[in-house]
Amino acid sequence: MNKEMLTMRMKGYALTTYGRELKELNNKERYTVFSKALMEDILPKWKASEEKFEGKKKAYYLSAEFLMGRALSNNLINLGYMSEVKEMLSSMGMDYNALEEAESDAGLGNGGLGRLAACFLDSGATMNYSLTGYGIRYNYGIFEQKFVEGYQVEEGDKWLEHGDSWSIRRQDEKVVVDFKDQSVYAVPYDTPVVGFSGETINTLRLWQSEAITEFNFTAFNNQMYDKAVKEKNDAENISKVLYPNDSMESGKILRLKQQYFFVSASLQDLIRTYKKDHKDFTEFSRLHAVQLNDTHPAVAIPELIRLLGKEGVSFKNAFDIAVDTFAYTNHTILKEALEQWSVKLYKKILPEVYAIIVKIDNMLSRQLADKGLTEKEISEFEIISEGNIKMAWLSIYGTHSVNGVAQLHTNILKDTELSGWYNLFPERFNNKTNGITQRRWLLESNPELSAFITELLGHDGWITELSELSKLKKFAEDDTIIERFMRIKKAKKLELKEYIKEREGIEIDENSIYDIQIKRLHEYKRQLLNAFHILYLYNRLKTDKNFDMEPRTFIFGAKAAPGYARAKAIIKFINEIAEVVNNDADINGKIKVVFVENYGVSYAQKLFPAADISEQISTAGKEASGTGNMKFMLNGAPTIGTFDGANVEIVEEAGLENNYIFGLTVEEIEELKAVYDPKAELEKNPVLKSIVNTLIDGTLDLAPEENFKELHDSLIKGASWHDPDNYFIIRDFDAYVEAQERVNEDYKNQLEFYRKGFLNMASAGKFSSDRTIVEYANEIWNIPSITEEDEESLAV
Ligand code: B1H
Repeated sequence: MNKEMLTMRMKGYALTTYGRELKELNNKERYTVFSKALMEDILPKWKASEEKFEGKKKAYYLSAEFLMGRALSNNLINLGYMSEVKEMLSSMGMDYNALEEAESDAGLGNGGLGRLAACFLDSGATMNYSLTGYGIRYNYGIFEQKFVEGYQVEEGDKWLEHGDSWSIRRQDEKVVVDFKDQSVYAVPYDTPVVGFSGETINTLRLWQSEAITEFNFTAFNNQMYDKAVKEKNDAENISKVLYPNDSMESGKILRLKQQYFFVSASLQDLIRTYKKDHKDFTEFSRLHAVQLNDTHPAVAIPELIRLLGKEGVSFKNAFDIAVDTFAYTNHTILKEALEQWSVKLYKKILPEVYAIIVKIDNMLSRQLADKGLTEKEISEFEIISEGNIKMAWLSIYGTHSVNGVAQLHTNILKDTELSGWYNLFPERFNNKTNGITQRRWLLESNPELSAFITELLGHDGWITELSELSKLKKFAEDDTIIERFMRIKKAKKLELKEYIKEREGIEIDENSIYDIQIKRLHEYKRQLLNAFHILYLYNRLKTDKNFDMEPRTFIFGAKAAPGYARAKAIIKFINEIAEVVNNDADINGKIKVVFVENYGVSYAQKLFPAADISEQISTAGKEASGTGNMKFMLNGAPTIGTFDGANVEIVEEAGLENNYIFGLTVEEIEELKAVYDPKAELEKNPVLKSIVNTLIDGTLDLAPEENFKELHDSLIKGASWHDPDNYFIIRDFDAYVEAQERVNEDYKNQLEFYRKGFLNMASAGKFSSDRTIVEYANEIWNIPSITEEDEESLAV
């Protein structure tokens, strides 16, 4: 790193961007000039890295979401500049932390699916693969959440308000995307993805939608001012805002346009580049592996066929190229998340693409008939059915690989949800258990624990080879080591206490158990079960003078989809509980409840390191994988959770004895379903009944809420579209309380409790996204990892 050069550039940007001296700038401005100066450093390396992969097979990750968070610290760490930069800035009288906090999160995703894409980019670059991310440059990312009297209120996320120093607009590489009723430019913005050590720098290319004719001069002259800018507005609307639905299908015209917009632009980009040195398309799939992140980009299958058709490739050849090129990841089995698009809409907006889907569907039917399937059997596989296009079916038939995101999830796909397809194409199905990048989720967010791990191992190899952590298991018996681990946890808990004080205005007890549930708000994730447990403890403290418990702080962070009334009611309910519990002097501060506002990537980075216990309590079979569970584990917190998603594998690695597993299994739920009667269960369980009743009886002084009554109904009466308590909260409650009692008991011996945490951390090696990406690269993409050394030895 060249300090003089960096300083000089910062001074230059201060003048040319803000017309002022560096020392006169505020923190946001300082952050901006510093990141621009750093970009000058990154750019030549980025170009060199691209050259390294010329002529080689490359992978592309098509995703409607990339939940990147902040880039500054990540880039400094991966470039190896962090300590020097901190020194340099402080010698200039600047505070690094203030600069860091000045950066807005790039919140271009909803939750796990979008954050997974971001972790994959980091791992792809670090493992020296060419992995390009293709997505949408949303003008507004995931909404900003405010609480007004305990209710969630949404505001636009103006993440671009102060510019984005990390991206470069590539005006010269724009392409045209045509819909039936409009045509737009897709303009790429490229952001460097710096791998650890800075050797490989990949690209996140996000497309922005712009008008082909910005301004209708004639209309303006005729004083038709709206008409003069109509085309501009219509075009810009396409990349205006991220759909804030997590695991919820949303069949909106604009959403369909978003999907086609970025998919078509990305494929045109690939074809244009390919054509520069190829005469035909016989080599296309040998050089490109394209991963579809769920079905949101599934329109890529017919779109590639359409584009190749324009290049003179026959339908059959184009279809084979598509199958060889594409692979599909399934992230959910929730019925409401399985995407279907109405034929009517497709015909209206994308008639050419629709015609190709019809051809694909017909070919499938013929193929199945040749295999001897009956008409009735064939109808189960129809891509177009009852006026809808089933995007998952299209994605299975049009790709060579279908993967789930945790072993349990993949098994469920094979055995039940997609068993018909599995029988047809068994060789396509495979598992790729999710992972997280330890660079962001340990090295960046928990430097204290990172330094301790490096000290114990005697090297920092874990930064790129997380399985090294298993060598720490031998230290678990050494009490002095566990005590040091505890001190680090305490320090992180104190830091979080300060942060929560500042952000939420709530004082928490650093000696209490930090019990944390942070994830999107969804019924299946069962934040309501957690809430009921809080009420259970509160009631006991109120009614039983002898009831003793370790002090606990229950921390929630979650956004609810704006249209998801029940999820919003649960937020309000928990905020009401917080109001009651936090202000009740009777309970001596034994319980505090904090629902942090506007939970996102940067907030997460402060929460995971400070957790004592990780809440992963989804109904078994519903959470495809989860990745927050891995972040807690890596930071040394045991899981209280169900046998669901990747929890199963976490416990496999860290041991049942170091976690708190409870509740119904997938098999038990399957059996129970038909006879489950939550109302009858409640009659047998008066303690729980009175808790559930707080939703409607006003005993807790909870504000009377029509929505709470609806929540209550959902547990007791069900609805036309679901059985009562279809997430089995009532049935699992006692088992959950019992597991929580074990946590409480164990915490009394802190050394033993934190030993479990330490062992979780030491067992987290499997959950690096580096491992996941190497599996994708070797087993699905067949792409090479190329280091500079490889390059040099090739040159010799
Ligand atoms: C996951 C989604 C998702 N699964 C639809 N499905 C969306 C579905 O905007 N939409 O329409 C957005 C997101 N997200 C999550 O993926 C799973 O629930 C997690 O269990 C999993 O860890 C994560 C990454 O695989």
